[in-house]
Amino acid sequence: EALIIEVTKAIKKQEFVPYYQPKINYLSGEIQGLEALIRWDHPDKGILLPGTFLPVVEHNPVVMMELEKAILEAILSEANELISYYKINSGFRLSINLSSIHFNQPSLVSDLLTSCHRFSVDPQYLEFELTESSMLEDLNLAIEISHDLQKAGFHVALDDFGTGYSSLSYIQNLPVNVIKLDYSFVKKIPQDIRSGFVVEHIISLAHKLGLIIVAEGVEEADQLDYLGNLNVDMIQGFYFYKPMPLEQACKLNLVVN
Ligand code: G
Ligand code: G
Ligand code: MN
Ligand code: NA
Repeated sequence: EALIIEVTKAIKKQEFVPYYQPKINYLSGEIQGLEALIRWDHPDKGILLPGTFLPVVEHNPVVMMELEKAILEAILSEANELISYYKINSGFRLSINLSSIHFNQPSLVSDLLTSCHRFSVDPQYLEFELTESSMLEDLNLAIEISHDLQKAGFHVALDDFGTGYSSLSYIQNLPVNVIKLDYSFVKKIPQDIRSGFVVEHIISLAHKLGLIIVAEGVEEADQLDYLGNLNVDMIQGFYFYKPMPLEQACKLNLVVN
C-alpha cells in the first residue's frame, strides 16, 4: 500500500504533529484539560486529519505502533510547556488517545513511565483515552491494564462512550476515571427527546459510579444548556474551540466565561 510507505517516511521526517482541543469545566468555565489529536503536516497537502490516514494505518499493527510512539514522543516533548501554562487550574489533564494495538502491548505501562521520566512529565497530568470497543475486545485484560495505568499514576478515560453496542453492565467493573459521551448523542439534542433521555441516564450513571463525564462534539448553545442542566462536568467541542497547534494552545485566555 502506497499510503503505508508514505506514512513510514513521514514518521521519520517528523511530519506527524499533535493538535490540542480544550476541555471546559462547565461550572467554572475554565479550561481543565486538552485532548491531543494527531495531524499530518503534509509537505504538499497541508494539515491532514486522522480520518485520511489512521483507518489504513490501523490495519498495519507495526506501522501503527511506530506512528503512535512517534506522536506520543511529540506530545510528551510539548507537555511541560502546556502543563506549566495550565497548572493554575487544579486537576488539569492532558489526554492522549491510545489505539487498541498500543493498549495491548505487554510493556505499555513500563514504556509510558520510561517516556514520562525521559521528558520529565508527571504521570498525574496525563489521561489515556481508550475507546469502548477496544476495551471490550477482552474485558478482563482491559480491567487489568487500566488498573495498572491508574496504579502508575495515569488517569484513564473511556472514549466514544455509547457506541460499543454492549450491555452497560461492564462499566461497573472497569477502572476508569472519565467517560466521554460520544458526539453522536450530543448531535441529536435537544431536538430528539429520546436521545435526551439516553444522555440524561448516561450522565446520571457516570455520576453514581463516581466518574467524570465529558460531552464531546458540542457545537450549539442549546446543546451546551441542555447538557449543563443535566450536570455534565466537562464540555469539548467547536462551540468553544477547535483543535489547534501548541503555539495557540499556550496563548488562550484561561477563563472562558
Ligand atoms: O480530529 P479528529 O479528526 O482529530 O480525530 C479523529 C479520530 O482520530 C478520533 O477518533 C481520535 O480518537 C483519533 N485520533 C486522533 N489522534 C489520535 C492518536 O494520537 N492516536 C489514536 N489512536 N487515535 C487518534
Ligand atoms: O478521540 P475522539 O473521537 O474523541 O476525537 C474527537 C474528534 O471529534 C476529533 O476528530 C475532533 O476534531 C472532533 N470534534 C471535536 N469537537 C467537535 C465538534 O464540536 N464537532 C465536530 N463535528 N467534531 C468535533
Ligand atoms: Mn478521544
Ligand atoms: Na470520541
